[in-house]
Amino acid sequence: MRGLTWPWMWLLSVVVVAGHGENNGQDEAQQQPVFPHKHLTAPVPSTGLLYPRESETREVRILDGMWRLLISQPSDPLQGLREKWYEESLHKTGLEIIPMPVPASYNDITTDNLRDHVGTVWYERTFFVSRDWEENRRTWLRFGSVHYEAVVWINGQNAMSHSIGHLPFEADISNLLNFGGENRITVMCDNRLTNHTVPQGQVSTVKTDSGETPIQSYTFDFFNYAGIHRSVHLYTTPLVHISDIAISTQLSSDQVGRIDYRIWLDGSTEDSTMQPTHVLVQLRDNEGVVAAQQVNRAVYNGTLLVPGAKPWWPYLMHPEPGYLYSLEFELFVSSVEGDDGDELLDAYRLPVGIRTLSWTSTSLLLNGKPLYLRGFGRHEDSDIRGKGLDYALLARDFNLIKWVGANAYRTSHYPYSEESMQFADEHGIMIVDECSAVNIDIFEPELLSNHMSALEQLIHRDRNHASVIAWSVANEPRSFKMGALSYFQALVNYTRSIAQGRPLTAAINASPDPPKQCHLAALLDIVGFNRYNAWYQNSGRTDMIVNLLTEEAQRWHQNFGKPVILFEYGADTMEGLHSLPVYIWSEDYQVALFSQHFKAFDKLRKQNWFIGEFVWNFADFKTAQTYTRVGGNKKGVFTRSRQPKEVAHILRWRYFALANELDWVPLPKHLSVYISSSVNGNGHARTEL
Ligand code: BDP
Repeated sequence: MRGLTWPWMWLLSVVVVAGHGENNGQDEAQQQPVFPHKHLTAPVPSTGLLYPRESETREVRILDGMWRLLISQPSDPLQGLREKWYEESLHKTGLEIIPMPVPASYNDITTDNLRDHVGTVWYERTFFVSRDWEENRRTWLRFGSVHYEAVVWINGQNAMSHSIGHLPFEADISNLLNFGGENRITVMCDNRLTNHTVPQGQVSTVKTDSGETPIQSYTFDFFNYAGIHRSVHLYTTPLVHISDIAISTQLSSDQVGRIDYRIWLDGSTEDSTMQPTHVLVQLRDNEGVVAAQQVNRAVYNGTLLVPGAKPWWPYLMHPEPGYLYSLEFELFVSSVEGDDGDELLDAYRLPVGIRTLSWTSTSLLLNGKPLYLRGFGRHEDSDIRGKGLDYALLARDFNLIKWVGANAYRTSHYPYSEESMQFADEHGIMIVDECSAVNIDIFEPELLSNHMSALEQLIHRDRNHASVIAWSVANEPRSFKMGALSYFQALVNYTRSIAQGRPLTAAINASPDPPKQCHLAALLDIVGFNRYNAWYQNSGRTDMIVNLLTEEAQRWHQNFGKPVILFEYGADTMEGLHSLPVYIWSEDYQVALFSQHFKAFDKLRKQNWFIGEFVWNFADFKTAQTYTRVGGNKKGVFTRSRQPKEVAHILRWRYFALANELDWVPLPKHLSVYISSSVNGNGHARTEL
């Protein structure tokens, strides 16, 4: 439990009650039953979790690298807990230990069937902490993501546990460390998915030729990679420190930026002479010049006004997209006895983009301008490292996103790395931020409680990112089922109360009409749907796309009166496979299918409530083994090694044509290759109508 000295206790209560930034509504939500089952209340809000950043008062070390891994028997996943493997080094178990890189999924690293392992694995590594870290500071251990469930020990003592993958968690481990000596981290990671996990899955037992073994099944269409997927940070803070920050921004029509901020402090000090005096809040532009500042002596929330603010704009909507300020918080204390003036206790800098986000029943607007989103559904997925964070891949993916002229993507079907969210802020790529509820089916209270927690943690983690323009509460839930109505009423009601100024959406594949009408759409701010015309429906019929798609989009809008977006369309495509006339799985078919979708989108765009087109998928990705998948899902516009399929060039042409039409962006020079002077020059090439 985090301790607080009395002045901070008082100040924090003032902050909570008197905050005039966006009210995230957690207090109210906690008091209300949100599900017909009376015992179910909103999740306890997560605390802390600021991304670890160095400053003059904080040190950060990254514990990535080669760790050691022990694989538990699938038939006895809890053996290690019973036998207390965490008490000593794992090699004392006498079991095989293999090297395992962090961050990475463990599945594709070895040559045996660790890929399909079900149950627990144990990670371990050692590290030194210098004696300097013992005095006047706290040391935190933070995991960016361990999928799905993790229990962590330091030097044999339990430090923390967490479930739901793709989300960060941390603990103050100061009391568990040997300062000036060696320390051991042990992590038990469990990849099993059940009816109560987010996402859901089932573990059952099958009889193999060599006996019984558990197998994991799930209906979602991506491989359930597991392990320590993101960086492990060790970082220090002062004893009393800034533990959390929430901001919201607005831009007025006369370019005055407004930043409402709120900060939380945590910690205690035995030194009664240390009195907090004030927080200096300074906003610096990207050249370091102070654009606004405030000295906050009383309560730890406030408002900065920034005349002539440089707004945050998406890529290709402005010559300087992704403009970020640095919002600096400096916490000062003074010595009651001394008169040396105030002393800096803690400093934290948060990158901030200033923009207004709003929406109506027909549009989503950024800085007052209606958005047309053109982008992708994606996956965090690549060869060998699975879902492990990889900076080379991140940079390559963003280069491709920009090359193709996209301005947005959906984090299908789980929260992506914090590093990628920061990159999106910097590059002006808009994010529809999705939680890990994919294909949920059995709507009952324990799942609802975990689902709410998944959203709470996601929103807490990502609320300060300028790039986040919507929260997606689920992908393809079985939302036509009876139980879905009360489930989603509760879920959406809660999520709206913590939504931090963003609209709610979902990627729906139920129908807009009875008898299998979606129970979720009416509750959302933006209706998103997934539809595979000429692929799962009417395979091979590219002549059955335009009418079906436009009519369906129309029904979504007519029935629910919300802006509508197509979140998924596409076709599996084997790179290098060609066929004329076009035939499914060929590159030519993918091109033909996209082209017909473009026609439908252009018809829909004339009606002002259609706000975006997202391809499924950015790149090919791994799935569970099935006879419908050749090496995985091949609906990528890019291959898994991030090279373009033929359709990427066509999509690029479309996305830049849209940027040109909507925002006067000049077409890139080499959008098309030279053919002849009559085609490329001023000739009079005749084209078929
Ligand atoms: C959609 C799902 C997505 C799948 C896709 C497909 O939302 O996760 O990968 O279908 O089948 O229904 O390619």
